[in-house]
This record gives sequence, structure tokens and C-alpha cells, in this order.
Amino acid sequence: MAKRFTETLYSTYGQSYIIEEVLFENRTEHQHLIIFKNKEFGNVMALDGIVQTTERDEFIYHEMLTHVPMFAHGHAKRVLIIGGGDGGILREVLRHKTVEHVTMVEIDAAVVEMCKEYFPEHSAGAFDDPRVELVIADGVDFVVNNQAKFDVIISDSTDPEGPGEVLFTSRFYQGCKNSLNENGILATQNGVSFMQLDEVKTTYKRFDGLFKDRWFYAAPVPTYVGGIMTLSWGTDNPELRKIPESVIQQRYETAGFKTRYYNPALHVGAFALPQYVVDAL
Ligand code: AG3
Repeated sequence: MAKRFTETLYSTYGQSYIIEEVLFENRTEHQHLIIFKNKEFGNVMALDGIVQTTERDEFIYHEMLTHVPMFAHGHAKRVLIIGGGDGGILREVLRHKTVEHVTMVEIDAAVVEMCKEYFPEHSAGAFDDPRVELVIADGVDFVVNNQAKFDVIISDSTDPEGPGEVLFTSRFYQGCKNSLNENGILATQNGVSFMQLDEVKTTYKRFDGLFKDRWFYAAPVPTYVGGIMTLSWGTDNPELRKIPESVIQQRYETAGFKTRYYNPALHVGAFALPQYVVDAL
């Protein structure tokens, strides 16, 4: 019988992969980390039994979590990434020539090291870019204590269990809010809405009173099973979510790089949510 990896995110349903080869498996200081090879998805990384990223479909998630806030902002110079140890978000942020400085705060140095080795195309050299400052620390402590301000903050976390749990608290969101410049945008991974609707509701409540505009946008990521991934959106400028496609198109053309999933039509359309999500808010 072929060896399999079965995700443990949901107790009654889930995905499983045939393991061609286990490339790395260990308990880091913070969590259980496994990297294995699968024929369909290439190298796959899971933390505490939950699939975080695969070589094959990572572009969908990383492009959507990055380029929607970045192009909506239009001239982000300073970006903060919380989590994102595999470097996929960092790689996409750095494609924007407006960016002068990126701070990335990841709690688990082992994730960064192992992903550099087994997912070299995720970071594609991004960690060596002179604009990047990598901080190995707790994301909540960082946003609560630091004095610096950012134009875009992206939280690329695990789910709200284990080390990722604190990145879904009001304390974290408040810290992010305080760390944003005027017209700043916070975008976070907020789970698969069909399976994790409570997470969407909770974040919506926690953003209340914090951001004048709070919403979500969608990205279908095959290996985050159960339907669309809901990415949260918080900003004090409600106009940023309503920028017409033609303006986003201009910004996209000026930026001058190619994407594989993201495009200006999808950018605008991603904010249209299924009715069951709208009704839950
Ligand atoms: N961060 C998001 C993982 C989400 C998994 N959750 C789920 N399937 N509900 C991944 C890190 C990628 N850089």
C-alpha cells in the first residue's frame, strides 16, 4: 500500500496525498513540520497536520493575498508580512517596484530554512533582496510593540489553532491597525468559508470599530479543500475596495510583471462573495 499523508484539519472529511518521498519531517520549536513529494502537487508542506503550501498551486494564494491589497493601494512603499515563512508572499511583494522596505515577521526559523531548501521557487531569492528585513519573532508582539508604520500588512498565517491562533485575536488586529499608515490595508488568510464560516464571522466582528471598511475576498486554492479561501480586508478608506477595473488595469500594466492567476478583472470580482457568506456577516 502506498504511504499517504492525510490532513487532520477537519474531523469528518479531508484530503489525502500519496507520498512519493518524505523529504523532511521533524518537530520544530513551535510545531510539527513535514515536507513530502507528491506526483500531482510536487513538494508539499504541512504544519501540525495541515497543508500549508504546494509547488503546484501556491501561485493562486500568494498572488491573490499580495496583489489585491498592493494594487488597490497603488503606491505601497513599506510592507509588513506576518508569517509567510515559505517566502511566497515576500516574492510577490518584491515584484512591486514601488516597494522600498519589507519587514517579514515569522515565528518559526525552521520553516524559513526548510522552505529555502525544498521550495526554492517560493522565495526565488527574495530573502537576499536588500529591501528585506527578516525578523524571527512573535507577530503579535511585533505589531503591538513596534513604532514603524506600513502601507500594506499581509498576514499569511496558519489556521487559528496552535501558533497561528494569536494572529486571529483583536489584540493582533488592533496592533495591525496601529501599524498602518493612512490609506493602509490589512489582508489576512481567513480560512475556507464553507468549512470555517465561524472564522469569517469572528474576524468580521473583530474588525468592527477598527476599520471603516471590513470585508473579504475570495481565492480558490485547490489544496485548501472545501471551496473558496476567504481573505480578509480591513482599511479606513472604503474607496480602495471600489477602484474600477480600468484603474487597476493601468496600475498592473505600469507594474510590468506577469501573473499566473491574478488579473485586474479577478481583482474586482474577488470581492463578490457567495450569498451564504454575505448572510452570515
Ligand atoms: N497559509 C494558509 C494555510 C491555510 C490552510 N488552511 C485551510 N486549508 N483551511 C499558508 C502559508 C502559505 N504561504
